[in-house]
Amino acid sequence: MDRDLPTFLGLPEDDDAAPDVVVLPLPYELTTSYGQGTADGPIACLEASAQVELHEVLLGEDLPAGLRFRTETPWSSEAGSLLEQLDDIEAFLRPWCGGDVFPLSLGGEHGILPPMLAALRDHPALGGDLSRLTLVQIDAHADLRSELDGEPYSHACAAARALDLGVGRLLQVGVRAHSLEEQKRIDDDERITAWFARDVMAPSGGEAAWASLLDALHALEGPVHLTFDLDGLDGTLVPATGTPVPGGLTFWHAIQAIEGVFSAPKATVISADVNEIARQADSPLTQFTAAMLATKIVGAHALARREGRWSAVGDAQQGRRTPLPRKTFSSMGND
Ligand SMILES: [Mn+2]
Repeated sequence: MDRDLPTFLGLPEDDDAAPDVVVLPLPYELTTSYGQGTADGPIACLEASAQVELHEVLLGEDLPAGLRFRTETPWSSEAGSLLEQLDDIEAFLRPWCGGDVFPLSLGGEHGILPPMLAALRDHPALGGDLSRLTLVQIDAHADLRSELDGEPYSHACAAARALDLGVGRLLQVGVRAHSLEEQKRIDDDERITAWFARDVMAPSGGEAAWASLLDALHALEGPVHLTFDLDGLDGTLVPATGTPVPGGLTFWHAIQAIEGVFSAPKATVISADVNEIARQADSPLTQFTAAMLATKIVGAHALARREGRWSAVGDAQQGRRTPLPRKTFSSMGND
């Protein structure tokens, strides 16, 4: 492992010991439509993480709080086509989706979501069946387009492709920039529940809508993947992300949402990602904000372990099935 690379939170790591939490940098950027710079985002986030306070109030102690962290060498691929790159991402993540380690991916554009879910399919909590999974997506965009500029695997289609893969339920938070096609998909697909920013952030009535969302998170059941697109936050907090949008979540809304998902008594967050991270040049604000969210995710995971909401994953291994034969991304199109 290349130890010139920054480690998560700047903590020393023991490469020989099996980790409890693995941080997976995915500097993937093929289809970003507006801004650029997500390829450098994960490293910028890791560098900024060294400045994050280790004290986690949820735990009453400092991270790593008895857990072993590993920061993997960033994913890279020489593959020429987009679909082959998605296959490479899936292969990179799959070894960390066995249920004993908590994988936290740092992206990279949101196009990493479909291979991330494909890698999770054989997780013991899912047993080859993605319909058991709830996807919680914090995002300014619905990412439900059938294609963007002719590309079905664009970041703007990530949630649509997740549903194509068979995800059982999709809960979206903070959406405020979406098309009529996407609105219709939200209205018509029973698997989708969208909590729009104009409702949960409304100056009048927003507080009640936000409380309803927290109730919905508390009621989640079964395995969950949390995908946090940085642009779900208000654009002032993450000006360097690919498509910053005004009117998004405040930092504390984001913290409540993360803590809410991880504390749902009948749910287990089996993996998570923070994506669309880009390095801000004039200030560390964007990458530091991403690092704060990543740290909160790990802290909330540590609390879930402590409170017994992680061992449930191990129990599910009893029902483990033989992995089903599956298609690669590159076999699904003529990329
Ligand atoms: Mn997105």
